Amino acid sequence: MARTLIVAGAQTGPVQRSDSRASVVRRLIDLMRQAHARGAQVVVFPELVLTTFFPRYWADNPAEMDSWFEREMPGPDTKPLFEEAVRLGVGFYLGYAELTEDGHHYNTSILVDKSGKIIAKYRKVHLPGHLEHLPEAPWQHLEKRYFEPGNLGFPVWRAFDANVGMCICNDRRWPETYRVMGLQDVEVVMLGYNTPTHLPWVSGYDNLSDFHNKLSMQAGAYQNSCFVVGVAKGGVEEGCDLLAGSVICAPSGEIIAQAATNGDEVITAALNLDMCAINKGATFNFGLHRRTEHYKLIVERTGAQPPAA
Ligand code: CDT
Repeated sequence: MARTLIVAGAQTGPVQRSDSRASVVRRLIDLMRQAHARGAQVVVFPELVLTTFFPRYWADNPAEMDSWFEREMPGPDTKPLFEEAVRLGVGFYLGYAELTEDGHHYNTSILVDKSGKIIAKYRKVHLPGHLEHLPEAPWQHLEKRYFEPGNLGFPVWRAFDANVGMCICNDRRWPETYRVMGLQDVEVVMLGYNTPTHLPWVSGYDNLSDFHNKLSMQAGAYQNSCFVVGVAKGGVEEGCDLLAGSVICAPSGEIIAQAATNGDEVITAALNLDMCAINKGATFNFGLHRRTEHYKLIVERTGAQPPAA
């Protein structure tokens, strides 16, 4: 009997500055119901989905941004989502801004099981953007200013009868993200993203945002013999166009489900988890083929250095 996990990606359209968390949660509940109606056992929501993408705004004092963060999870606004998950018997991945009791700020995702229990937490490691104010730019990307790099690494959990890992947005562009999880035998990587289709300070690749999105996730899936479920908050949010293009990638590297719109939309796939074993036992049998004695630079050196003249 094949091991099958039915997964949904619940892409959302934009969340404007004036949208309340309660109204966003109502949208998420609607998407969760659609996913459940299609048989989904677990639903993946986007990064920082409860609010507009607030790192686009400058604040002289970062503490002014604390109102965008969640101090408890679930809190009063998010509790209905947990309750609906329990009622339907589905799990979910949720991205949100976390403010800890001792004052740390993280870009976080959680995995919640069908009983509404938080079974896993991930804090974004690769924080993109800049620290300084760019007053000439139409918007900022201040993740480096408002968040600390995650301190939990890239764990893999046994959940939904599969080996499940999480990452967030920019993490998906880094092969290290998938490989660290691949080395823990990951079978499903879940991730949410907010990706502007135009980066004012380096616009040379704007026309390739969709290609680079898929390229990264398909390569991560293929090279680590796992499924990747990548879910966008897309559409025009406060004047900034966010890439949609949510996809589910198979261990073959192929896309097996893809969003057709840039709004609220559910995609689903029945993951045959046994597919992961094909290349975990062949081309990407790490134990047999990896040559770690030649990989030392990867952990010893951060920035690239050219060869000596
Ligand atoms: N949210 C996030 O990580 N977005 C980045 C794009 C911005 S880079 C300044 C991404 O990699 O999609």
